[in-house]
Amino acid sequence: GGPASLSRFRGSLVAAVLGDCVGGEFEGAEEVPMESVLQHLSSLDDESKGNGILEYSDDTAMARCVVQSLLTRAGFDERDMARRFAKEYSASPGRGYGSGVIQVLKKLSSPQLSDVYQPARDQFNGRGSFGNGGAMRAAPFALAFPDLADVKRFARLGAMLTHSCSLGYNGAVLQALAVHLSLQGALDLPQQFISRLITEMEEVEGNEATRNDARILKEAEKPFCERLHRVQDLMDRSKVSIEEVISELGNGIAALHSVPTAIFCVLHCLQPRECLPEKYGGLERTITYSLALGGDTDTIACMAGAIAGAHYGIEAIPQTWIKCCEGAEDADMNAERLHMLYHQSSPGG
Ligand code: F2R
Ligand code: MG
Ligand code: MG
Repeated sequence: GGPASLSRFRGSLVAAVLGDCVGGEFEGAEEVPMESVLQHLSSLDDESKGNGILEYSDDTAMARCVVQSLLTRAGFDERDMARRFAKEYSASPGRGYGSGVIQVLKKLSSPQLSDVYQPARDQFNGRGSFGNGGAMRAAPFALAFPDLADVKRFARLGAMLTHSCSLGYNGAVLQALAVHLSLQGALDLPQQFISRLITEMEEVEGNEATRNDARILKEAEKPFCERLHRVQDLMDRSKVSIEEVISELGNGIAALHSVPTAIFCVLHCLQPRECLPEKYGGLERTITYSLALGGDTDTIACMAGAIAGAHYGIEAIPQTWIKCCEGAEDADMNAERLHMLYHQSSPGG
């Protein structure tokens, strides 16, 4: 489909759920042989399986809250979103949440709470979380708001409900930007795509809060920009090993060690790769490659899935995968509603 077509919305939201569901199998594993990934994925083609056997985790649980809040309020409402996060956690606490964010979710359920951003600010002795929990649920912001400034602003505010460290919320902004650009067809020109992300993040990271957090955590002055330059360098190499990707970009639970990695997975898999089955299309390659990196596989595959799905569209996703993943069909229906909201807000829409 063309820019911002329904197929791209459906592809993005559904592939994010798939990445989470199929990635759960390997989350936390240090080494994941490609053979094991391919075996896991081919088991999804087994006709006797299906009907949501692979459960979604916190990544999808929180993204669903973001989607429901954006749709119900027809825009961003921090109190409504916070209430949904807290309610979802209390209904299903066993979805594999980060050990720190649980404290925030419990505090958000208090009816006495006046400032919904305060529990996140109190995390980690006032430094805030730099985990990827804000980024893993950022894609819906790109699917709700056509305007780039809105995408950046609301992805940041939505993440700050749980992640007040700039290395957490700026990861969410980067993820939302990547989905926004992919939705416009920007991945047709990969070099321009990455350059555009760097330009945008130069502006996003050009402030005192980012400089302070980066100094305390001993990172580069603009941590995400620096990582995106590394992505650019890896793109220029004729061969890149999985070990090099992990050592240059990371595969961990911090937003800095996973959002640029997810972006690289998408870019690297735009073309066929020797290590991946020839019969696979780009979307399948992206999810497979994300899992083979090991580490935070559900989240990296979820974020890469959201970006890749916005590029390839729903037609690129195998039906057998959709049938196996809890929440994938719901995501498909919600994508249609987000598509309507997005186009209602478009100039002249
Ligand atoms: N939590 C997991 N996986 C671990 C095991 C789950 C397992 N399946 C099970 O059920 O036992 N996955 C999910 O968590 C990640 C998102 O985490 P989020 O929402 O960012 O949480 P949190 O707690 O804020 O941060 C995660 C960890 O990062 C470290 N950290 C963050 N900020 C820090 C700071 N300022 N100083 C020091 N450490 C900091 C802490 O270790 C946090 O616990 C996703 O992978 C999702 O899938
Ligand atoms: Mg998870
Ligand atoms: Mg994870």
